[in-house]
Amino acid sequence: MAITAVKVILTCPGRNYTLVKIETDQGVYGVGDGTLNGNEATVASMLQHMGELIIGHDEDRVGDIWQLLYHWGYWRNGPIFKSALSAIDIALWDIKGKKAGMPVYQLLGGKAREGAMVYGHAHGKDHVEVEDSVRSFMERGYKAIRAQPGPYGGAGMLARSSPRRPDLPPTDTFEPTPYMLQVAPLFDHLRNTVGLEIELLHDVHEQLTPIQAARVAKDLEPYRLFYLEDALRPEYLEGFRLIRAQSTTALAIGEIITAREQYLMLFREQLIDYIRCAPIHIGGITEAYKMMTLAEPYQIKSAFHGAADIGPIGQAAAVSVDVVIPNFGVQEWTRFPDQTYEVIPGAYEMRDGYAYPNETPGIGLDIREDLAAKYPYNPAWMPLVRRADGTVHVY
Ligand code: GCO
Ligand code: MG
Repeated sequence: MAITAVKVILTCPGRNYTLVKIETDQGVYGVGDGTLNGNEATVASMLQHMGELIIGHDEDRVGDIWQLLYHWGYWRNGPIFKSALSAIDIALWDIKGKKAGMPVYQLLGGKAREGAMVYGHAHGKDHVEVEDSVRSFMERGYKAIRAQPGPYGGAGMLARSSPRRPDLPPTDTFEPTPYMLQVAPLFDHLRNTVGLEIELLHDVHEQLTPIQAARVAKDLEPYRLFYLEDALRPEYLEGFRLIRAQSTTALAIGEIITAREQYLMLFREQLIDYIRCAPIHIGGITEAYKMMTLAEPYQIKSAFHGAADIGPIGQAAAVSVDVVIPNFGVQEWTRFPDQTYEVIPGAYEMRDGYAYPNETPGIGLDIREDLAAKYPYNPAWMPLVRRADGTVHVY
C-alpha cells in the first residue's frame, strides 16, 4: 500500500486548472484540484515539490499525510502552499472512496440533506439588465442569485486601460462613491420587480473601508440580502465590528482566507454569518470539514467559493462537504464550458437550484490526460486596479 506517483496536470480547457493524479501500487488512482486563479503554474510547481515527499507513503493515511506536508517544509500556510496541499488531500479522499466503494460524502458520514442549494451570478450594465439576468436564473430554478451591477465594480469602475505589454493584465480605474451610490438602488429595483422571496446576494470584492462598508450594509438592510460578501479586505478583519454594530445585513467573507486560525476572532465575536473559503484553497476536504466543525457552535454557515476558477473537481469537493455538514448555508455554482467537462468528466449535477454529488465511488470525477494535453496552459493574470488619482487599489 503505497503512493507510486504524483502527476501534475496543468491544462486550459476554457481556463487554467492545476490538477493532480495520485497513483498507487494497487492500480487505484485519485484526482485532485489545486487551481489558484492567476497562479496555476506556481501551484503546479509547489505540487511537484510536495509530491516527491509522499512517494512511498501509505495512501490510506490521509490525515497523517496532511500533517506531514503541513509541517515537513517548515514554511507553511499561504494560498500557494495550501492549494497544493488541497489537491493532494482531495486525491487521497478519492482513492479512499474508490477503495471503500463509496462516494466521499458517505465517508464523511453521509447526507444531512438531499442536495446543496446553489447560487449563480447575475449581472448587467443597468438595473433592467441585472433584473433580466436574475429572472433567467429564476427560470432555471435557482433559489439564490448574486446580483452585481456591471461585470466588476459596477458604476465604480470608471475606465480600463490597456497594459503596457500585451501579455500583462489591463488596469481598471475604480472609485467607491459611484459604486456605493448604485448598490442600494439596484436592490430596491430588484425587490420591486422580482419580489421578496428569491434569495439575493451581493459581492463588494473588498473595495470599501469599514465606514463605507457599514453604510452600504445599512443602506441594503430593507432589501433583505442572503448576505453581503467581502465588504472588507481580509487583512483588516477588525472592521467587521463596525459593520456588525451598524446593521443586520448578513455578512460573508473568506475566499482568500486560507487558514482556519485567521477566522478565530470573527467566530468568537460572531461578526460574520457565512464563510466563503473553497476546499481547494484551504487544505482540501479534511480541512473544509474541520473548518465547518469549528464554525458550528458560533452558528456560522458555509458558503464555499465556487467561481469559474474552481473547476469541476474543486466544485465536487465542496458539494461533498456541503451535503454532510449541519451548518451548510449555500454553494456558489458555475456551469463550465463543454471542453472542461470533456477533460474532467463526471462533474456533479445541478437541478432546480440544488447540486447533487455523484454516487460513483470516490470523488466521482476523472481527468482525461490525453485531452488535457490538447489544451495547454495559457498564462493569465488578475487585472490591476487603481483609484482615479493613480493609487493602487485592491481587485
Ligand atoms: C466570487 C469571487 C469571484 C472572484 C474570483 C477570483 O465571489 O465568486 O469573488 O468573483 O473574482 O473567483 O479568483
Ligand atoms: Mg467573492
